Amino acid sequence: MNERAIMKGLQTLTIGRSVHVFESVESTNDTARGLAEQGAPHGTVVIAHGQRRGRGRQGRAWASPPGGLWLSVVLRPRQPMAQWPRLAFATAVGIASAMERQLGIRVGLKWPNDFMLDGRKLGGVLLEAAPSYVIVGVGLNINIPTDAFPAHLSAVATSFEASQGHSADLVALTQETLRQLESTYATVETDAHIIMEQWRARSVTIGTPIRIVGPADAYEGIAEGIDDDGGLLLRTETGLRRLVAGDVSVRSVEEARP
Ligand code: BT5
Repeated sequence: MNERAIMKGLQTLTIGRSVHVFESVESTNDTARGLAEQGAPHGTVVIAHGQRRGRGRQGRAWASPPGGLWLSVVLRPRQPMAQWPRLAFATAVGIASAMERQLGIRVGLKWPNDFMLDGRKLGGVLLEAAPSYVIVGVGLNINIPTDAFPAHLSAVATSFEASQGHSADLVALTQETLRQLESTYATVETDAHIIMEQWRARSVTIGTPIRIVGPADAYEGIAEGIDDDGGLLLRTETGLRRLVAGDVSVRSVEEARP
């Protein structure tokens, strides 16, 4: 995987017109942020074969062995900042479509930011905002044998290779990903409802009993829906609650019980 291979025949207008591929970085989100601070344009892409300090939300560690797709995109959104969280949902829909087209698998989306396959986590999205840009990070476990994951993830994580028994063409997947992201970012700007409908159609969260753990409180209930602003509507014993992605973690009720 190198810049030339990714840009060959890519035919996008903005996303991936500038691509930087590294053997190993601390975190592609940090490298992308460094480039954004130096004025890198909207659509600049950073990819690494491995990350030494990949991260999830709230600084959680993200295991990034070779064979995964570890990618970040610099976005300079035209929408007001209040609408930037929608970009995480547009990213999830774009990535899910790319995997459907290129890998022939239908991934489930778990609110707020997970890609699921066979009931396990295949990947995630990490959106980090600065005043004048957004860095969207995507991690996908593609050509990773199960024994390459740290032991504590063996029961919760999966990869394309582990699930399907063969490896995938990472360059072709990356190209399709960049094309789909260009399309979903354009759509979310003009009609966020369409993107949220596409997100809901792939949801594995809606209709299931879940426990949401936030910094101060925890709520249990049935996920009734996701609204067009990305909020989760949770039916609890005391009524309907709306939760935003922020710093919550979501578990199935069975998982949460001792
Ligand atoms: C996420 O966070 O799911 C967002 C992950 C984003 C990673 C990408 S890779 C490119 C870019 N550069 C970065 O540094 N990050 C982004 P969160 O919802 O907080 O989930 C983190 C949790 O997932 C961890 O606490 C583990 O339980 C689990 N986990 C860690 N590594 C995993 C992996 N490779 N596959 C599946 N689960 C993993």
